[in-house]
Amino acid sequence: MAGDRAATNLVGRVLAIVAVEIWLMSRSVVATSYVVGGSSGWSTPANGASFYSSWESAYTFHIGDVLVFNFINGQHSVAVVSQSDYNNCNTASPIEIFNNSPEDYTLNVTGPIYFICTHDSHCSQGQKLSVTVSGTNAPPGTYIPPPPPPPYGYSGTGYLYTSGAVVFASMAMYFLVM
Ligand SMILES: [Cu+2]
Repeated sequence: MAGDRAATNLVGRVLAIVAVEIWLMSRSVVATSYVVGGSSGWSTPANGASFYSSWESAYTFHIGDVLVFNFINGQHSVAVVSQSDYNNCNTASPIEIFNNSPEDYTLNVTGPIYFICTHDSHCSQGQKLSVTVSGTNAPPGTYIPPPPPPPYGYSGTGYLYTSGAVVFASMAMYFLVM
């Protein structure tokens, strides 16, 4: 029936749009929050700067991810500094400084970023963190498989096949247009 075919196509198109939107959301909305230093938070580490460098090395950071600095107000700060100020623990010229815990710092620039505490000699005692931010949640060229279509009640295989074909044809066209 022509009417059934039209209705099937309409449903297929709607499903295709939903599938593409879910796929886009899965790519772009996935931002992760990282609590800097874990349960130790942002403080003067007992074992020096290796504490934060080893914490950092366990993760891969991407644009949009958030670093959560938990610290005691008045005892520590979160300062974004240049690489040389990071290396030399120069607290005199921070690019940005945050004094209220928790500081939720969104990573919005690719490349390395450097944080130190400006209080006393905390930086030279190891309260310093550098992370490298990647551009996207996947390396360029990575194939991200589309999520499986959501289940729905109708169990007719012909209907499923048609809708699936429309979904994948639409996704293929989408990729071609991109
Ligand atoms: Cu400090």
